Amino acid sequence: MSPLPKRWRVFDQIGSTNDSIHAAAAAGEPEGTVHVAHEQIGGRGRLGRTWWSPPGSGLWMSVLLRPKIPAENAAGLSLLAGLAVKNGLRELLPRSISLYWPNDVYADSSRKLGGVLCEIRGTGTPDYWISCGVGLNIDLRSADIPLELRGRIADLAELGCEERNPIALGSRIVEAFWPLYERFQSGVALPDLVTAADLAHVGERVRVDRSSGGGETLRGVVAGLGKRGELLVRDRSGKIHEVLAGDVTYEEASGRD
Ligand code: BT5
Repeated sequence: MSPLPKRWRVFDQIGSTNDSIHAAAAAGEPEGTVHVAHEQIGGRGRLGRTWWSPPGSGLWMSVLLRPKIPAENAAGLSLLAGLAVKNGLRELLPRSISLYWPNDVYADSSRKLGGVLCEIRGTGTPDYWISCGVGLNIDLRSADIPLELRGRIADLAELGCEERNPIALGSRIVEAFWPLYERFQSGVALPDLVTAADLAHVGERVRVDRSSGGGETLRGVVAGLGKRGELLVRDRSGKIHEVLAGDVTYEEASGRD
C-alpha cells in the first residue's frame, strides 16, 4: 500500500500552504505531510502570479515531498500532480477534465479549474524537498470573483461534482498521486506515466515566450513530452524543441496562461 499521508494539518487562514510546508520541511517534518487551508491570503502561482484562494471555496493544499531522485530530474513532478488531480477526480465527474503542460487543469478549453505549483528548496540531492501545492476551485458561488478572472475560471460544483469537502477531495488526489510518484522515482519515464491521451494539447499550436532566459519566442505544434517532462514543440521547419521552462500560451484558446 502507498504510504498515505498521516500528517494532515488544516489551517483556517494562512498566507500560502506552500510556505507552511517549506517551514515544516525545514523543521524536519517527514514526506507526506499535508497542509490544507480554508483560505489563503497570499496564494501564489508560477512566475510571481497570484492564486486567488477565497474562504471555503476550494482546495488549497500543499504536500511535502522528499524525492530520492536527483533534484534536476524532479521537474516532472508538477505534471504528475496535475495528472493526479485529473485521475483522482475521475469517478466524481460526469466527464473528464483537461490537463495542460506544465501544471494546469482546465474544465474545458478555456476555463481554468485548478493548478499545481511545485517549489524546490534545499541544497541538492538528497538534501532537498518539494512543496507541491494544488489549488482547485470547488464551489465559487458565494465568492466575489475578481474581474480579471471572470469568465476564465470554473469550479467542480458546476461540473456536477457532488463531493465538496476539501479534505475528501485532497485525499483522493494524494491517493492518485502516490503510485505515480513511486513509479517515477523507480525509474519509469514521465511519458510512460503521462501519456499523450492524458494531455489535452498534443497537436495544438503553441507559443513559448523564452525571454526570461534571453531566448526568442518559439512557435510550433505540441508533439508530446520528453523523458524528463519537457514539452516537445515542433516548429515550422520540422525541428523539435525541448521546452523546460518559459511561459506557454496555447493559441487555440487565447484566454489561457
Ligand atoms: C498555477 O499557477 O496554476 C498554480 C496554482 C497553485 C495554487 C496552490 S494553492 C495551494 C498552494 N499554495 C499556494 O500559494 N499555491 C499553491 P499559474 O499557472 O501561474 O496560474 C496562475 C494564474 O491562474 C493567475 O495569473 C490567474 O490568471 C489564474 N488564477 C488565479 N487564481 C485562480 C483560481 N482560483 N482559479 C483559476 N484560475 C486562477
